[in-house]
Amino acid sequence: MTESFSGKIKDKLIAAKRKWAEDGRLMTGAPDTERANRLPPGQRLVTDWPVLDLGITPHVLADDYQLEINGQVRKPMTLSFSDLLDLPHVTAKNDIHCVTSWSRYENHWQGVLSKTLAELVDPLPDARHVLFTAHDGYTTNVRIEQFLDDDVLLAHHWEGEPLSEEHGGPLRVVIPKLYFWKSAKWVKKITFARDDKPGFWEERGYHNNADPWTEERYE
Ligand SMILES: Nc1nc2c(c(=O)[nH]1)N[C@H]1C(S)=C(S)[C@@H](COP(=O)(O)O)O[C@H]1N2
Ligand SMILES: [Mo]
Repeated sequence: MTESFSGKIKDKLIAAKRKWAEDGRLMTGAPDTERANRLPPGQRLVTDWPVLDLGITPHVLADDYQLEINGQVRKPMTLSFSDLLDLPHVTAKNDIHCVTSWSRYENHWQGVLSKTLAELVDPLPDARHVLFTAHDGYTTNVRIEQFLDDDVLLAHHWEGEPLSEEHGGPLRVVIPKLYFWKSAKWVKKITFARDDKPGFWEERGYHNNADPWTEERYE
């Protein structure tokens, strides 16, 4: 347990966990999985799960893993992997849409909702953007409302197994409504910011907003 993970916060979390258990709160599918036609324009369906990254797979052991949350928040903190596992988690189902035109249906994740993390760190009113930094040096950016959407999670399990290293384990971001490059693997730092800052692909011509349904691929 890290120092910043104070007893007070822990009490708050236990209360949240209890409430979550009482609600029987298991997430159902992300809204896109309920569409009659789930395949966004210009996409083709795959059944395997391609690996896409910068060609570097950082080896981050769960025991050494730390997630830093900083920037425009009242309570910046660093969570260990076991802190993260102690947080209330959800089971979520969603579809993956990669800008390179493959889509993969029915991914079942377990993880912590972005909203749960936001409750802990308490973003300031001037936090408008969220910037992700990963262990391979990759960065990406979203607007705060995209990050705090109901179906966004920090995933540590996929199909009941710990998330594999090649797909971003021990922990990755999952933002179901956006092209998958916005979902940082091996996430190391989440920064709440006043100003936007284009990430790795955004600087190289990828669209800042990344909505697959309106094909916001490049701009
Ligand atoms: N840390 C990190 N996260 C990343 C990337 C990366 O290179 N590094 N690539 C992005 C891109 S372009 C895609 S399509 C997805 C691929 O995730 P997957 O390999 O699990 O399919 O991860 C995204 N997140
Ligand atoms: Mo991608």
